[in-house]
Amino acid sequence: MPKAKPVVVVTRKLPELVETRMSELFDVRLNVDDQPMSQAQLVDAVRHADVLVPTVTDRIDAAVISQAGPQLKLIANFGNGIDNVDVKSAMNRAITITNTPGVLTEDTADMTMALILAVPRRLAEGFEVLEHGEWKGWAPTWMLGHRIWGKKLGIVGMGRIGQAVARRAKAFGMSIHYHNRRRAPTHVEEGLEATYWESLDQMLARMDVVSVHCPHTPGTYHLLSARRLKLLRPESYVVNTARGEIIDENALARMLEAGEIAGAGLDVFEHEPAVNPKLLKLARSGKVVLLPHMGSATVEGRVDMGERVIINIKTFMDGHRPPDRVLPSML
Ligand code: 8YV
Repeated sequence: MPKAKPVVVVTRKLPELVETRMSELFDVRLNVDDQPMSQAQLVDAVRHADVLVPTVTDRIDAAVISQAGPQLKLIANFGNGIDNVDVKSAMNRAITITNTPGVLTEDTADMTMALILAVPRRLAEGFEVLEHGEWKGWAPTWMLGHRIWGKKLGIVGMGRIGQAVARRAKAFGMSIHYHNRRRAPTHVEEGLEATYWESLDQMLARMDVVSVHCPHTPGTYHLLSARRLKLLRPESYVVNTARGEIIDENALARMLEAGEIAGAGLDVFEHEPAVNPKLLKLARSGKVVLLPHMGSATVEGRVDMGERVIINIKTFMDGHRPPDRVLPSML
């Protein structure tokens, strides 16, 4: 008798191509309405699923995992960051976790570069002037921003995305500085002409733009704390396309309001989808550019993420180690 197909619960609507392929391979339960699932619905899912495919909008916490049936063996996250899953609880119950690294690197780096350019060069403000029919014509001292070329970029977290941002920023004439738990290999540093800062504090105090690219873990929560943000130069800009929780958002908003930091480009927020009203107000003044978590939002990226999820499930179900297994050392 052929082996029964695994029951795969997908919590959000995925690209059609991905859902079609999943339906061919698995006994898949899709979320056609794309309504985010409640905690009760997630509990119901883990009671019945062999594999759960969550996204960043699902909180797979210890309470949910404690309700999982013995059949749940794999959580195949649709996304790179796995802070939406209580990885330790899952591992304690011998549930394997996978993510989708690699496939969203270039898209996220593009979006980061867009924010690095958008804030100092006042793109949103310029657009708004035109939109409101307020343009009186070119003037030598009007709408002046700040030059990117020759400025220092401080990258917090020099993994795949950090390095992809560094490659782009270098091409724009920025000098690359970074802080990371581990120093990057010499060939990476040399290729990017990057300066390593063992001390994050020391680096922050000297940068023109600081861009966050580390994962959100208990160790990086509010890594850019109120104290650290105070180290930044008042002319500097902060960009975040990683996770809102890495920056003390309230402190950042306060400092932007007070003019203690020049501006910010944010694609992620501490309490998504809620956005700090102070930040929204600052966006209207042009000091900050805000995006609704769009870093990996390309058709190609989302299809590639789905493909990785399928490969991870298929490999796991075939009795092999899935390529993107999350290991405790990554936390
Ligand atoms: C994804 C992301 O869109 O992969 C990540 O970590 O932040 C996003 O770009 C999201 O996580 C999908 O679940």
